[in-house]
Amino acid sequence: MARNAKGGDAASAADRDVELLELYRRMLIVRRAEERLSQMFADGEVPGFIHLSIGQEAVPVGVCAALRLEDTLASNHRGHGHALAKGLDLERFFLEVMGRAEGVCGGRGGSMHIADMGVGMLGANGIVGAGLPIAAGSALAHQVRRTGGVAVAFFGDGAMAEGTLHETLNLAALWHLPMLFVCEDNGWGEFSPTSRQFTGDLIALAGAFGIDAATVDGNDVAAVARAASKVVAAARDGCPQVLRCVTNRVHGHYEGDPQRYRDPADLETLPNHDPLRRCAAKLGADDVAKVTAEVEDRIAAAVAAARAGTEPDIARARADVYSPCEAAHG
Ligand SMILES: Cc1ncc(C[n+]2csc(CCOP(=O)(O)OP(=O)(O)O)c2C)c(N)n1
Ligand SMILES: [Mg+2]
Repeated sequence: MARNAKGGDAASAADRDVELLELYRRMLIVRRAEERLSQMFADGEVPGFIHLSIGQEAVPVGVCAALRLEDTLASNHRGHGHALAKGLDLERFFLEVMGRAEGVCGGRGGSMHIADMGVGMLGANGIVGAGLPIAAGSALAHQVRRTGGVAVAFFGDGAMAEGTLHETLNLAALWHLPMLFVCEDNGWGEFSPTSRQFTGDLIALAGAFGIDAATVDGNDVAAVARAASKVVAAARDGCPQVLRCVTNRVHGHYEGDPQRYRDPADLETLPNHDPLRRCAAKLGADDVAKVTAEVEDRIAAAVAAARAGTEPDIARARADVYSPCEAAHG
């Protein structure tokens, strides 16, 4: 952290504000992008099915602040924040989610299968727990190729009962993989509280495999970023880590979910925990207004570009499914 003649404390306090403002800016990009998607989905502009991470932005933004470009991450069905926080281009993000040919996956991935190897985003995934072994494979690749990289698996608390988590914890510990397990613990798996799906405890489960595990307030972006910088460094050294981030799912399981199964009193308290509100309260109003205007302009431009994108050619529907090995086999 930079110091100046005015004294270390003053300089580091100023730097901390800049860092927090940058974290706020990144969270706001995810928030405003998803708010636009929510509207456009309701208007029939977004094909398929979308799951929004509104209320959870501090987790991907805080964790990805500790990552390098060459680090990799595997996501789940609620993956917009993971993709954008890892650095996926905003315009190509909207083009993809809207199914356009210029999207980062040619419009064939959409919301639930968006991926961009160029920024280490290995893909969203509709199968609960499936990202975990994918991240382990990527961590093994980092280890074998000596890239110095770390692989992160973002998963929900709904994946705690999946065998893939238990098996991946074992392999990560056994092979000393440079891997970080990030649980976005929002208390829900689809329409049931997680307590009705899993009787264990993630921290104790990790301990059973000899893996260090910590819990952090997943609505406090600075706390997540601080915790992430510690656990990412340890994972990079071949000590796999678990970070459980306690947060809230605001928009329901899928977009349009009326959440009738939730206690209305509980829903009313959600704004008090909003990670953006909490972060903004620590920043200057002028800074927040400036960043908000800048982000809103960027979102508007990305949406306009995505609306102007072209429909994919049906002839390319199966392109890139298999590697091009025909020539090799003659
Ligand atoms: C293997 C598997 N089982 C069940 C489902 C259906 N399903 C989709 S999302 C979900 C719950 C996911 O909860 P969680 O992992 O906590 O993520 P959240 O939606 O809370 O972000 C379930 C059961 C699925 N997609 N894959
Ligand atoms: Mg959940």
